[in-house]
Amino acid sequence: MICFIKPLGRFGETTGKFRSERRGLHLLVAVLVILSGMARAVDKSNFKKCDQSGFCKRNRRIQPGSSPYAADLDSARLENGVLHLNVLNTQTGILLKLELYALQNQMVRMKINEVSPLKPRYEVPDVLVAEPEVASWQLGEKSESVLEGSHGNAMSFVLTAQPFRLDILYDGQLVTRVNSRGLMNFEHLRTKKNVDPPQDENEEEKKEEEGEEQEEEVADDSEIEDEKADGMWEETFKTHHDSKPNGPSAVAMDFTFPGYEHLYGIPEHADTLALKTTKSDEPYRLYNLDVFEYDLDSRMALYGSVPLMLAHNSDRTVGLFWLNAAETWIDITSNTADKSMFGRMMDYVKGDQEVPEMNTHWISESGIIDVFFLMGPKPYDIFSQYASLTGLPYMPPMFALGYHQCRWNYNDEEDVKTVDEKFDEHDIPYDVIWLDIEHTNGKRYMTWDKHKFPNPIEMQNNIASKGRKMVTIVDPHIKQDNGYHLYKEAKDQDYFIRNKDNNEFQGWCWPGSSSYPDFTREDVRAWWASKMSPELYEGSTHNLFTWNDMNEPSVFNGPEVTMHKDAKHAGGWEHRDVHNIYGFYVHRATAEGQIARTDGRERPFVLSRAFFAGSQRYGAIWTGDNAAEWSHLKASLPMCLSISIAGIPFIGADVGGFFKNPDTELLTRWYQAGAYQPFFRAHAHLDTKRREPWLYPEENTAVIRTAIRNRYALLPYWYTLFYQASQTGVPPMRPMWVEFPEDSKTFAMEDQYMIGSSLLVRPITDAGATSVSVYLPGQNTTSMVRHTVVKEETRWYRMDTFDKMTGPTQVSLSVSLTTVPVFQRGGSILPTKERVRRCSSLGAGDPYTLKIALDAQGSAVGQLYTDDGHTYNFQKGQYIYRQFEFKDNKLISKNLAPVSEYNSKSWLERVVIIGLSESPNHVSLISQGGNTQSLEFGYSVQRVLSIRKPAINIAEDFEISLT
Ligand code: NBV
Repeated sequence: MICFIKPLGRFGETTGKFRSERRGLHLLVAVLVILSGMARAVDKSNFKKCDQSGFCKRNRRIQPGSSPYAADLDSARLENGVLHLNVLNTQTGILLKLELYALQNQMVRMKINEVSPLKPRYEVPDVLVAEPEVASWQLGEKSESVLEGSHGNAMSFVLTAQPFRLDILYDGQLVTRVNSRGLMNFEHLRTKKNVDPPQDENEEEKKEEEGEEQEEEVADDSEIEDEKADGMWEETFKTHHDSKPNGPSAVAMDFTFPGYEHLYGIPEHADTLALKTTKSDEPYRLYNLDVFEYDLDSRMALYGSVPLMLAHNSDRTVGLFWLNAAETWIDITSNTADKSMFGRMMDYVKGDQEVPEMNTHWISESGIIDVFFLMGPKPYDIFSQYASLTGLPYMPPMFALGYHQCRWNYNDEEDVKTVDEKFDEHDIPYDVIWLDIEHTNGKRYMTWDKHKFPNPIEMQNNIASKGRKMVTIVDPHIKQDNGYHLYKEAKDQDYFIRNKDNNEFQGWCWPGSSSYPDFTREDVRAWWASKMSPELYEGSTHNLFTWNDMNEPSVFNGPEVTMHKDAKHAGGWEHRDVHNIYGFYVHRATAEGQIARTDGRERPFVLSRAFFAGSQRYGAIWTGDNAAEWSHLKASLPMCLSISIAGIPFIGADVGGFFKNPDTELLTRWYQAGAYQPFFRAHAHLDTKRREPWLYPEENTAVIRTAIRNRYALLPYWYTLFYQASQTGVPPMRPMWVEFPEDSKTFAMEDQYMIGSSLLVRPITDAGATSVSVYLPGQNTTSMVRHTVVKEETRWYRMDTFDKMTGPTQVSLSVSLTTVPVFQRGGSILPTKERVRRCSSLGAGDPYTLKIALDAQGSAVGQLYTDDGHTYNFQKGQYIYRQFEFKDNKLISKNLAPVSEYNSKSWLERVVIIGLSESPNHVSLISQGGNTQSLEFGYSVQRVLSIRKPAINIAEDFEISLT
């Protein structure tokens, strides 16, 4: 039984081949665990705390104060606009080189490395989409102790020599201080100290000549003991030994954001959206890990990592991107939040007006310091700056934005057929059915269990004949079996990661003993990608897409359920250096394979659990193994928001909760919430009861049906937002403060959020809720029509009742099981499709309905993007991008696409104008050729005008006027 195997890794701590004699014991323990109802909390002892991780402990011990680092201002020189200078560690005499770049697009980059490291240090490749374009510095004042420079009038810096400190300014305002607390630490590479003096005197002389004398000095016993205790040369965690052949190699720096009280980003954690201070807690950890039954409200590392942090206040948003793929810890303190009550009272008494600031301390195990400062000034600017570095999100195919039906597992072809048919029987749309690991022949990915799935092509064709798709799981651990083609080929071509002794790395995972392809290698990725073609992936078709799970990578018997850090990758890099980027490469290779299988014609769809900065280029991410608990439903919001603002917008959480059985109310509420998250998939653990939507009382099935149908109605809006994200980096799912950057009430909000700039969603995440409180912002909002910040009353309309509310206001709504609090912002136009179809592709040619919600001036604006929904032809201009604007009682549709060569069959079926103060006498349509025609309409007591059948093709210019 599969679920027994997973706990084995928790107990099987030995490296190497799984020991059969231990198997009995493991099974027994696992069975006991299961019989006892399964332990329902993460076993924290399996994962390191900072003080169990040598480099974190060494760096966290450094106290703020005077830094030993001194910048040598005499060495400063500008080369092609880049500032180069040396920084000396005055304690060790080790010389570092610092490079400071002013970049195009309002960014600054700082790189620090050793001048002459013993061996090269890892610099993360493949994340930056291009070498960022440099904008030259002009050096200004230089005294003995300070060097100043600026780029134009906006970005400037002040570099203080001793101790080294860098202040980065924008418009003369201090944005970030670097090493102002003196926590910088750059552990230079060194050779291990000997306990005994070298025997051979000649040898010693030779080393002296080579300048290695300071490294090879003889240490006394106590020094060696100290190093041991600090885990500098080796480290043991539980039964796992890390041989650390390169010794200490950590890099650390402090960054302070003066004037800020709110920080965000650095996913993935099951924590609040606004980051917490960590003074009396563990630092936030970034280390891609497979955490069994993760805890909420925790800074523990999860499956993915994006080392991007945003700081926001009502004037400005700034960002910090720490480009390092090794294990990383981040401490956060604040001068205001961390003050005791007494301290705050004293401030009040003394009248102290201390400027709030957030201090952060970044610590990575290896690599170099390579950090980008993004100057904003507004949230949208940060998204585009970050995307200019790590890439714009990819444009998903339309079906990927529909509803996905998954469970571990749909058992066989009959099961798949039944589930598929039941959706039709119950009139519930869905786009994709998923197969988990049990569909394979013994967990050999890209194979089929011949008994359960004898005719996979026929099965996929049946699904495809209804316009739907299928996804199969493909994990990166490869069963060690010479009869398995993937294993044999990879072994013959030496594609696997090696262990510290240079043998094939062997780990325990679902298939038993497994090896892991070295996805950091381009040739390995190309090989893997080639396997996505239907010729090489037997039983697959072009309608089959992929799910990459366990790509942290998960190694059941490895330290912290992952790979040993001293395992070896191509180029001699240790797993330590590349750990956080491994999953990104698996995702990338799979997506590239899907693109290649149609010679670049079709867009891919790959869901990945592990991720890193840049993963947005390859597909979707989900938040892993949550649980069927209300608290997990609630946590899915900040988790998705954090990942979304860290550049990865295609994100969702398992609807229903993966572990445990949701009760009917929870499942129903989860569907209502999930329908408003970018990636919308129901999923469940093998041990849970079946929970397809029709297995509940009809009342609940009906609510779920409505939730899914509402998702489909909004697909044109989601698709437009994903197109805009692929052009600008601005994510569809946004924290409130992204849309209302000046409203400090929104800064810590995470129970409600915006989809685009038009919809506000407040999912119900409490059992038995009878009312819900929603904040509707107003004033100082950016007028969507005039694109400027204006002080005006902001109107909000409930999507279900058209009730008008005026922000800023906190409203309490009474709710029933059918209520989903969603509000359309006054001033917006939503493109929708109201006809119910079995799946998105069947609605491709369906007509549109425009929903116009008027602002206080009676105006509104919105866009629609559409194309064929699945190919890359949009890159050749085959798409429609239109802007609809309602002003002075006229709705005008105009083309936004430079060339528009896509012929849509869709026409405009209806225009709904919400918040119109009185009924017009007449509504007429003026179409492209100048023809005028009267239109039918109705006006309701809710002040909603419904204009019927303008019947104009959506791609055409038109005008509808009300008189
Ligand atoms: O492949 C089985 C599961 C999968 O259903 C889930 O979504 C993944 O997050 N997988 C993890 C492995 C084991 C989970 C206990």
